[in-house]
Amino acid sequence: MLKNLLSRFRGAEPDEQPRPPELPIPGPPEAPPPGPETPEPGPAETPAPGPEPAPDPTPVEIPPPTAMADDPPAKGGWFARLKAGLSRSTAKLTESVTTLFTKRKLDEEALEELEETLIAADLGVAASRRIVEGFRRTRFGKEVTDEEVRATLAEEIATILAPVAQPLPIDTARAPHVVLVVGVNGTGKTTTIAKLGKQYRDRGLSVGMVAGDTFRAAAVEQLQVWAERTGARFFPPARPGADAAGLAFDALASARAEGLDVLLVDTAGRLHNKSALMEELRKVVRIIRRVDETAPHSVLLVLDATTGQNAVQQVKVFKEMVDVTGLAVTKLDGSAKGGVVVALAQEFALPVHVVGVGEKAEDLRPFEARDFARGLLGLD
Ligand SMILES: Nc1nc2c(ncn2[C@@H]2O[C@H](COP(=O)(O)OP(=O)(O)OP(=O)(O)O)[C@@H](O)[C@H]2O)c(=O)[nH]1
Ligand SMILES: [Mg+2]
Repeated sequence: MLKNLLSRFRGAEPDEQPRPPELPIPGPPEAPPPGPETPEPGPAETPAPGPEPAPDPTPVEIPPPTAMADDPPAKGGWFARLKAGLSRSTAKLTESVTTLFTKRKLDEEALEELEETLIAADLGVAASRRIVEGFRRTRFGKEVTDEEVRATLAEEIATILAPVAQPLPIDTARAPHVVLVVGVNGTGKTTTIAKLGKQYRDRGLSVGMVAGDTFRAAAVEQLQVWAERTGARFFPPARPGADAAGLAFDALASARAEGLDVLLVDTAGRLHNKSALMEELRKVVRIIRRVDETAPHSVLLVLDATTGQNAVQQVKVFKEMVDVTGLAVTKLDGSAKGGVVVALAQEFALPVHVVGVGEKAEDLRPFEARDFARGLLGLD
C-alpha cells in the first residue's frame, strides 16, 4: 500500500490524472503581487540557483467552471445529497448486513461475520473491532433483524465520528487566517479551495487564493478561474516553476497589507519524490512564518475517499511532513469506500472538517457525525 502511495509521488512529469475536457484559456494571469519573489536573501532559504524548469508546454486544461456559483442548487437538502453521494458505500454495507442478519441470533459466528463485513467496507480493523465489541456487550445472544443491526451500527459509528466532526475554525482576527492545503495529486485540493473560497465569500469574508502548485501551468490557471468566479484575490507565481515558498511569502505579506480575512494556499501534490515534496512543504511553512509566526493557522490534508485504505497511508505520510491540523475527505459520491472516514477517525482522531459529495460548491459541507453514520447505513 505504501509502495502504491509513494509511486504517486514519483515523477515530476505533467499530470497523468484523467482530466475534464479542455476549455479556452482565460485572459492572461493577473500581475504578480509587488515585492521580491524570494524573501530575504538569507542563504538557508534562497531557492537553489539551479536551472529553472522549463515552462509546462502541455495545453492548459481547466475543469469546467460550471459547477459553481450560478447553478441552481441540486434537488433535495444536504442530507438527501449526502445519502445519494454515499449510496455506493451504503449498498456495499447494507447488502452484506441484510444477507447476514435476516432474523438471526447474534452469536459469536455472526459477530465475526459482522466484523469481516465492516472491514470489507473500509472501516478499518480497529474501528470494526470496536463496533463489534459494542454489539457483543449490548446484544449478544439476542435475536436481531437487519434493521436493528443497521440502526445500532449507525449509532456505534456516530459515536466514533462525533469527536472528529469539527468545523474548520477560521479566525478572521489573524487577518488573514492562513489555510495551507496539502495532499497527493488529484485528491481535490484545488476544487476544495474553490468551494471553501466560495463559501467564505458568501459569508462576506475577503479571501485570497495562492497558486502554490507553481510547476503546472494548468494548476495555476485552474485556480485563477475559481478565484475570478468567487471574487477572491488571486496570487499567481511570477513564472511557471517559481519558488512556492517565495510566492507564499509575498502573498501573505500582500494579504496582510490588504487586510484579507482568509488566505487559502494551494500546493503541489507531487514532486519528483517524497523528500522533495516534504522539503517544499516545510519550506513554505518556514518562510510564511517570517511574515506571521503563528501561520499557517490550519493545515488541511485533502483525501480522496475513492482511494480507500490508501487514504490512511496518506495521513501517515503527510503527518511526517507537516503538522496536519485537519482533514477534508472528497469524492464520497464516487466511492464505495465512504467507510474509510470511520477508519481515519479511529486511527488518527484528527478533525474531519469537511466532506465532498459532488462537484458543486454546496457539495462540500461540514462533517456531521450522525448524518454521515446514518447516510452510510442508508437510514433516514
Ligand atoms: N465527484 C467528485 N469530484 C470531485 C470532488 N472533489 C473534487 N473532485 C474532482 O476531482 C478532480 C481533481 O480535483 P482537483 O481539485 O484538481 O485536485 P488536486 O488535488 O488539486 O489535483 P492536483 O492539482 O493535480 O494535485 C476534479 O475533476 C474535481 O472536480 C468531489 O467531492 N466529488
Ligand atoms: Mg490542484
